[in-house]
Amino acid sequence: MTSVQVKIQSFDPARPAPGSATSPVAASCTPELAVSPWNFDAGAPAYGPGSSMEDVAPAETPRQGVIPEEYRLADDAELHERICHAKERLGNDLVVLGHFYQRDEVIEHADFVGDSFQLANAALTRQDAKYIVFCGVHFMAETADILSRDDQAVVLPNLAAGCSMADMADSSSVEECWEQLMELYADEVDDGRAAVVPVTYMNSSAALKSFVGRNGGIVCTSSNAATVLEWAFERGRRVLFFPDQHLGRNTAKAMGVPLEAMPMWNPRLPLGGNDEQALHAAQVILWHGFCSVHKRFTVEQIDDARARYPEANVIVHPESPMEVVDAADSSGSTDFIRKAVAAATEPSVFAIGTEINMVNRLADEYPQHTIFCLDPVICPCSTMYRIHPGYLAWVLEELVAGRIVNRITVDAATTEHAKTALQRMLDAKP
Ligand code: CIZ
Repeated sequence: MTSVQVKIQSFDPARPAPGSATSPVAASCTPELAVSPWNFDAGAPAYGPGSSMEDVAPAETPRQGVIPEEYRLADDAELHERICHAKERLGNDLVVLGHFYQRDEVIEHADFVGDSFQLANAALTRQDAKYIVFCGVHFMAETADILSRDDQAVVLPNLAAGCSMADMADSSSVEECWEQLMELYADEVDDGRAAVVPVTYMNSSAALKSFVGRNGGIVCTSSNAATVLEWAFERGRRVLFFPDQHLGRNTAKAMGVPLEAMPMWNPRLPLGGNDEQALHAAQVILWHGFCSVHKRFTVEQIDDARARYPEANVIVHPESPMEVVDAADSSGSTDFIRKAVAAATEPSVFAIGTEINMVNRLADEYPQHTIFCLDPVICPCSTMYRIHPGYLAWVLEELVAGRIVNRITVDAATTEHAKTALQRMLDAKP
């Protein structure tokens, strides 16, 4: 994956921030999005306001702590000025990465905008940068640290910006699952292939990327999941896919794997809640994880969109439920969605099933098209949303003062095996 879109929008202080009291998001989504983000960093670990609010953050989720008052009290225009000024002072020592799902007030300052893996690679093009400030979530900053040099510091502006889906597969539950599977499959006839190959989605901790690296497995993104599954089937009789059940199911189904050969592994139950027979017959074992934003999309929303716009091109992200992917015209990664819109030469209607900041940005960039989100009350990704410009201003001004705060570091052993798993993905050919 090479194409990284360089930022294209200009700052418009008049445009309400998604979730601000005057924004359409606040009007149709949870009122808590209008609450100051600082409130959430003072309390227990939580994912904050928005669609994944009911997901329980693990106790070990990093706590951000409250940042100095000057950043909490500053208005949008002041923060914008301060960020621009700090960026100027840091010059080529700094690269700022902005994920597609970030709010506009943050994207405005990004040197590169893209998906998680594009951004980690984009950072590699900036060998002169001492500081990589990743406006995204925790696993993304970890990936950037794995791929960057040791003397480059990766900074996540708000430490509490995790990913609820990534957190649904923690190392100890996956290790436990692995032990049970190894024991179960120990008696199978050796046909030269592994009994099971672990595949982790990019949206997972560095520890899990390392786990798959150590156990003959591989990483995938939403752009290359089918290629990666082919790679895994060449080497194993079955696949253990985590953390996102939907990406695993949608991809394997499109490759012809029957649904009955895809049992789900619930980490809270013995054998994941399955009987031995089902696990022996399995081709893909799906972890019980999901994205709280994409699971909100429904077939009814697609029907409504088509009732309003019969010509609508419905594109959804493959983290959406299977029925939704089946009912859509197409499905694909954030980059696939962006490219589909960019490729339309005639004014068109796009009904999109992905995160709202990205959909709104596409609508702004391509005013010749009618572009809207399938879910009329969708919230932004609540964990991405935690990167408020106040945090960005704070980490950058700390860097100007010679202090690195919120550095994300992956230890050497984890890095080594995670790199192996990432390299296998890069080497996997369709
Ligand atoms: O990998 C990413 O950045 C995510 C979250 C999804 C995608 O499709 O790009």
